[in-house]
Amino acid sequence: MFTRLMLAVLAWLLSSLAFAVCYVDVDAGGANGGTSWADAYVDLQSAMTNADCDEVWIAEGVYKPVVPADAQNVTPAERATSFELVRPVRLYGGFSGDETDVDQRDPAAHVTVLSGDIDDNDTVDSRGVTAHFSDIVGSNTTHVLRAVFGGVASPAGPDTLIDGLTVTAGTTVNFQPGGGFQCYPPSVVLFAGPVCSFRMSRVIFQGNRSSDAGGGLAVVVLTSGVANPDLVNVRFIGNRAVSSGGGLFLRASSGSVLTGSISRATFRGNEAGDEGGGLSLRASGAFAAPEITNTTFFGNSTSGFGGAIATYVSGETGGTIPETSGAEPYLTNVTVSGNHAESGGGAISIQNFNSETLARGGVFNRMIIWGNTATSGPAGFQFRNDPLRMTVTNSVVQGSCPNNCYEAVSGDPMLGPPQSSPAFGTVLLPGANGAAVDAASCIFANDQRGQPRPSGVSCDLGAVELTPQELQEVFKDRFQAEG
Ligand SMILES: [Ca+2]
Ligand SMILES: [Ca+2]
Repeated sequence: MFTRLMLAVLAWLLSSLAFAVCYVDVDAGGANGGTSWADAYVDLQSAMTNADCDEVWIAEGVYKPVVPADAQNVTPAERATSFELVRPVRLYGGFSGDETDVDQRDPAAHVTVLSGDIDDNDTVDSRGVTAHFSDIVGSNTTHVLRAVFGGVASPAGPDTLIDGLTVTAGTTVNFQPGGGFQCYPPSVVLFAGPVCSFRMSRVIFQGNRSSDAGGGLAVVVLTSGVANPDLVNVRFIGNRAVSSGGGLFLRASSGSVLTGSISRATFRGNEAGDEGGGLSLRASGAFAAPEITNTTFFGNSTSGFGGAIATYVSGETGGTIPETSGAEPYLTNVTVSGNHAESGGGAISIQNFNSETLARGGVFNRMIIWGNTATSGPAGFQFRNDPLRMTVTNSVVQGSCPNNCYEAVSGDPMLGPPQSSPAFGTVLLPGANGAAVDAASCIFANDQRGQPRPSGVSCDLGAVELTPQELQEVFKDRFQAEG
């Protein structure tokens, strides 16, 4: 009797866990109802709008938010059309179109592209991706993907997952942030709770542009908003912002709190006009403290400050900054190399606008900051209007290490050339004889490539851990050269 009751409870639990999967395949020729691969929706928005679709499986191919009536004469309304997140949903790309389990898909082999090239004239690669912002031509959509607020629950809260998609060719106009994806709740939010706390993994933002900030992705919270996004293995490649954050823009203001986690990410070849070629983090009378781990910044640039990263903290209207406020990133095991800034901070620029002594400026731990350049000002760390409460520990920093450096590692990390993989993005291996190898105790169990840490006697600085095989090959090469 007891066993039968238990089974009944278990069955009920399982049924309550069941969720509706809807299918989207641009090549489908069936009933267009989303109920199976054969009868899949051909249009992604239909599934995103349908409240019965908890999970949306999207087959490989290129999806655009609108087909203009006349591609030669795109209207403002058509340009303003995005894929709209109107409710919590889980979006999965990377299917060939016959899978029965999400774990069977392969986003690198079956690329699912969300593209803003609605007038169909960008220079694209064989997958339909606008590989670089300079390949954008004509009148593309302003945001490829956009969270639309106004309901009872956030469309971009923790129940929203975006996984295995490539987002490309968005081009904002009218000073809107977020060319690829914009999460920007209105200042008067109609509901409580975390408004931009979505989860995202294996998403590539490539070849997007913003006339404001955040060429790839913008998360902006105002007026007591809460943002806690979780980004795993997300890549920002070849995006541009006219102002700040070529790849990613994170901003909190007016008593809001932005935390969140970015791990195993790549920022490569992004550009910003004002500051933060890869990433811009801003806090105005608020607290912005994302955690960034096992991540590589390579080849990003800016005409202003902070080739890879720029942070900026200010009081609300030039007033004081509370002790709990700041633009305070927590970076651990991050490699910053090959970035350039015209006005200083080839790697990282930190600005304390009001020179408030209590403002927090960040924690940088087990970093490699090497081989960055600046036309004027420092090539590595730049401080504008210091002092800030910040620390740099267990890191190898080319040029002068700023104040509050502890256990600095000296010497050249001897970074190798960039290596890219569909699995993990771009990395730069530390040289086996360089300063970064085995230079610190371990914090994480894995590196950006997913390789276990440590190999050898201890953990390597930066985003990647040399494997035992890589250490051995270097040793073998050296032995042969010497022999
Ligand atoms: Ca176009
Ligand atoms: Ca090691």
